Amino acid sequence: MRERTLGIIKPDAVAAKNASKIIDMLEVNGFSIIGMKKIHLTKEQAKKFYIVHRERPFYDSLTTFMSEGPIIVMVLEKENAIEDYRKLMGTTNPKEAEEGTIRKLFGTNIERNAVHGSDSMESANFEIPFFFSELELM
Ligand code: 3AN
Repeated sequence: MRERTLGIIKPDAVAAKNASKIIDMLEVNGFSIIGMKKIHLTKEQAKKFYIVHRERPFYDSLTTFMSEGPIIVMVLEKENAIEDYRKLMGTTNPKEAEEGTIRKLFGTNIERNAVHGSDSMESANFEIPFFFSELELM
């Protein structure tokens, strides 16, 4: 089934000028970019986006990181996009990620791990409209 997922190139990867390499990997791996924009979240906006993690010990640090500089948000489309993009990203901790994954190549540590991707259909259905209006995705 063709699916949509929300991808983010995080502030660490944008600052390191790795965005174009990550976008290239997405296209090589069959993802169509349906929507894309560069934005700089406030801390409050980052807290809203990561609201599911509000009880986690890393919530404050994560939302500070995600608001430290610009990010690139993308709606990606492909067959099985959610699972396939998670595989292409690699595990949360770049040190444990498989060779050739985005996080292995461009991540620094468990927090500064270069990219985000929706982890389920339910998450995608919250995350895509968080950043993109219906009009932007037509
Ligand atoms: P993933 O992004 O792989 O789905 P989640 O949903 O568990 O991982 O965590 C969301 C984000 O929070 C991660 N991408 C990472 O930036 C950060 N994070 C996760 N675990 C930790 C941790 N133990 N310490 C600091 N930051 C973390």
